[in-house]
Amino acid sequence: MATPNKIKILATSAGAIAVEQKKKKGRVSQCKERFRSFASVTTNNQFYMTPRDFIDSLTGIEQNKQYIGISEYEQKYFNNSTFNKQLLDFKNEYAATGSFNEVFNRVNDQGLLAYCDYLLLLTILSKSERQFSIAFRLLDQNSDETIDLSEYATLEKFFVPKSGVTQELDENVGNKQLLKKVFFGPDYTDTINFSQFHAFALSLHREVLKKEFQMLQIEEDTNITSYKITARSFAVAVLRHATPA
Ligand SMILES: [Ca+2]
Repeated sequence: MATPNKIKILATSAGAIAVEQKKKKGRVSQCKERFRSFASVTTNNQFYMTPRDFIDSLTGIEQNKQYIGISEYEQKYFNNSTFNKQLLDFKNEYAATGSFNEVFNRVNDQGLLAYCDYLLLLTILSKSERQFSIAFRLLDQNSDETIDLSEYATLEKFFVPKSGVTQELDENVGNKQLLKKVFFGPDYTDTINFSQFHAFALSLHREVLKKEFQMLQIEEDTNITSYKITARSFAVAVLRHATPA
């Protein structure tokens, strides 16, 4: 029989777990809200970010965009041959140099990102190199040191709970998934190994830092071609990235 002390400890632990779960729920809904407030394309009650929306979500500009439907996006912004040409360029550049270069800036409005793509990108940006390697290994379920589309899809199952089921993608979205095309090729049949995943992550970090640098220049009204910021802006950037003790 549990003693009063044990009951107290159990109640305290249950309380702590409930608080932690509540915090986690809060973080998840904040993330979802942020995703929706920056996503600009919608279809069948699903929301998608363009690559530019994703960068805007990091810099905080142009929040609460007007949603447009997938057909308007196709008519006004998306060009399949431009998109495929860009993807081929990324592939060839990686083969030649072992690195990716400003993927998001270059594709701009071409291609779409679903909510779980957004979460993966945030994970790539926020985790240390060690944690990043753990994330890769978690996705690589059969431990063959590559990730394929079916393993990537476990992310969707994980991040789209309850309702369930990984929703069938709208066929108009299917051929526009930026992250999956970069990782798995035009037909989603390739695999990505750790070196490629790592190179992509480094490129994303560089690209976001460059964007932040340019935002600081704009704030202080410095010409962005000068490649300079003031000591004050540098201090602001350092503080922004500082982890509270
Ligand atoms: Ca694998």
